[in-house]
Order: sequence, then structure tokens, then C-alpha cells
Amino acid sequence: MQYRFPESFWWGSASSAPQAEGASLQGGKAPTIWDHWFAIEPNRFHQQVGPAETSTFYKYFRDDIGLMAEIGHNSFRTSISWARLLPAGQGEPNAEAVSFYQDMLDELLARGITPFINLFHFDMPLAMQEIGGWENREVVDAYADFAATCFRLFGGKVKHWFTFNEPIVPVEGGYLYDFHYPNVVDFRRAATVAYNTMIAHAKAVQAYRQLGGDGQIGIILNLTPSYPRSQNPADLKAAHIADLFFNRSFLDPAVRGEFPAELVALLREYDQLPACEPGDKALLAAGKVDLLGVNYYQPRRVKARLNAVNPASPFIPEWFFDYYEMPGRKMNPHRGWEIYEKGIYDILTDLRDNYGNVPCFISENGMGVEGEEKFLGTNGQIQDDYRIEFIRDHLIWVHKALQEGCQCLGYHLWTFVDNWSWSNAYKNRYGFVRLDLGTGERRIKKSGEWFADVSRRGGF
Ligand code: BGP
Repeated sequence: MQYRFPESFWWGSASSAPQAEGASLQGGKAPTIWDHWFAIEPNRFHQQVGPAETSTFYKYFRDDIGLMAEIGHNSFRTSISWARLLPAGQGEPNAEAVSFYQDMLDELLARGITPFINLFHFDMPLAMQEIGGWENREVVDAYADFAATCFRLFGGKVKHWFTFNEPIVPVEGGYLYDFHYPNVVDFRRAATVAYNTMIAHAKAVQAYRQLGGDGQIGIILNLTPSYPRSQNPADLKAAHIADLFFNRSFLDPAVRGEFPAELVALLREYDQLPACEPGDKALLAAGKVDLLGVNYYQPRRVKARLNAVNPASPFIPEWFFDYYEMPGRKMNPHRGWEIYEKGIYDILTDLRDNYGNVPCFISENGMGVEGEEKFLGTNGQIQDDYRIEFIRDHLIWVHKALQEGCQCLGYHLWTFVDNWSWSNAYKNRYGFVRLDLGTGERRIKKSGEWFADVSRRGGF
């Protein structure tokens, strides 16, 4: 075997409640911003497929977990839906939701699969958005109560908790670039959402520790290494600022317990700082994670801006850089994302060198492919050799990072069974398992079989 991984390495995949459970308005669950946005603007979703049914995990979780065991999972991440557990956003838990999550966790444990549970995956309960979402500190407190409720109800079964998945995405999508509800474009409001999200994170961490949680609590961040076009000082500066906005804005408070001073100074200069409250600084300082999830899909390549900024246009990070398309870059044309395997190594070594080698794992990595049925083999199985190659080539860099002392504890693919990708709906398929949207049938892809083998042998 050329690439051997530690015996304790986490092999598995990641998913989320809104993208896989389905039954979005059933079982006592209240609508989220996704149900609402789809109801008012269905045209914003690929083929007008909304969040109501997604991948029927709510109904078929036992079968799905059986398949996870079959393809060598020793761990699996999903989320608890806030709007399912607490339909009003706060108050008494919904009994049907409690039994669903208990059963799901028991099933995972019975199959020897360690549950990794995340508490927010872009799915703001509509009732909470109606009072301002993350712009309102009452929602921050309601979230902290929701988190504490989860720790109390499920803490006996769950020892790996995550407060947020990719908290920057609702900021970008909802308040800067118009790809999530509420489709606002306003940097100061975006900064408030980002800031309050980290306060919510810190309050959840505090609650976990106060309740005497005996596991680990962390956050999952999408880290996109910023590469400058050249070593020209203007290109270097562009990459540095992009890194501050898109990585360090969340990475520094999560791991170091404070926002980067340079970012704060920049936002102050442009009058974009959010409002803080007394006590926030200490709260953030105490909210450092035990474990960091790293989602890695693509690098960010930037260059110095060519043109002057229109000062009347809304303030956005792109005031400080232009995107750079590197000639010859390798692309996943379906998602429009560059494939750059070494990026995963650059992240891990950065965490080792600049973030105290915080314990981490690859919590998402994967390849969405459109029209995957054209790779259906004569045996009726999807022959996704491109996905095998994608995973293998990333794992080779993870392996190198491990040999060089990085504390990367596992690798989770996005995703287990093909699931609903927000406004892309079912356009791109990511799963180890194919979902037939017509019949609901699941079928393990070639990559799933390959992964089972890698996980069982501990390498390849
Ligand atoms: C991450 C999210 C996932 C998932 C994945 C793939 O950003 O955490 O929810 O969707 O990306 O991206 P997409 O679904 O947009 O293709």
C-alpha cells in the first residue's frame, strides 16, 4: 500500500438536514427561509425543484445508514434542523423531531458509525428570519438555547458537535451576492450577520462547556486559499486582503478567539464595522474550538484590480481585488470550480504553522457532476472514475500533510447520497450513492465501492 492512513482516521461523508431529510413541512417541522424563498421565487431554483422533499432521509434513514456501513463509513456528519426541533425557533421541542433524531443517532451507533452533528446549515427558521435573522441578537440567544437543547437531548449519543457549517456562506449569499434569501446587498448588514454568527457560535460553545459536555465542539469552515497571480506586490496585497475577508474573518475568531486586527482596521476605514456589545470580546476569546472542520472545494486566485472602483457602488470585498483565471487551470466544468488538489495541503500546513496545529479534519470535499446518468454502466451502476480520481488525488496531499505533522484526523466526502444543492437543486450529483429521483431508489456508485475498500484497508 502506497498511502497508509492512521488507524483512527475518520472515513465517511457529510450531509445536512435541509438537503437530505425531505419532509420539510411534515412531522411538525416549520418552514425555513428555503421553503419561503422557493414559495415566492421558484424560478430561482434549477428546474424549479424546491426543498420540500429532497433526499427522503427522514423516511429512509435506516436504509441509508445501512448503506453507509456497507461502504466503510466509521463516521458521518449531518445536521439537526432547528425548524424541526423547535418549530417556533424557541420554546418546547417537537416530540416527533426528538424521536426522529434519537432513532437516527441510535441507528448510526448500532452500525458503528460515529455521528458528527452540526447545528446550522444555512437553514434559518422562517420565524427567526421574520424578526431579523442574524441581524437580531434575540435570534442569537434563541440559537444558543436551541444548541443547549440539543446538547441536553442528544449529548449522551453525540461527542462531536459543530456550531455552524460554512457560516460565511449565508453572509455572502444572503447579504452580499444575492444567492440566498433575504437577497440583500449591504456590506454593513453582512458584517453584522457575520459578527453575530460568531457570537452565536461562542454562546453555543459556552453552553456546551457549562453543561459539562464530555465531547468536542467545533465549527466547519470553507477555507479557500488565496493565491496571487504573481509575486508583484500589488498582486500579493490583493491575495492578502481576499484571505482576510474570506478565510480569516471566521478562522481567526474560531481558532484564536479574536478577529484579525487588520480586517477590523480596514472595515473601520470604510465605516463598515458591526455593532459590538460589552462582554463580546471575552465571549469570543472563550469560544475557541476543540476541533475544526475544513471544507475544501476550490482555490481563490486573485490579482490587483485593473480599474478604479465606482465609489457609488455598494461596498464589497471585490473593491480590493479582481479574480484571476490561471491559464491551464483544471476545472470541474459542471460546478465551474477549479480543481487544485494541493490547496488541501496548503490549508493543512497553514493550520499547522499559524493556528497552533489545531485538531482538524476534512469535513467536505467533493465533485458535483451534471448528467451523471451518462456514466451508467451496463451493470446499472454509475462508473464515476472521475470522482475516485478526485478523492484519491486530494487524499495524496492529505497524506503528505500528515507525514509532515499536520493534525488532520479524517476525510469526509460531500456527500453520501445525491442531495439537493440549494438553488442548483439536483443539477449536480455529489454522492457515493446514486438517487433515482423518480423512484427514490438508492444505488452505490463505483466510488462508493472504492471508498469502502480504502476505508477498510486504511489507505490505497
Ligand atoms: C458546501 C455546502 C454544502 C454543499 C456543497 C456543494 O458549500 O456546505 O451544503 O451544498 O458545498 O456545493 P453546491 O451544493 O453549491 O454545489
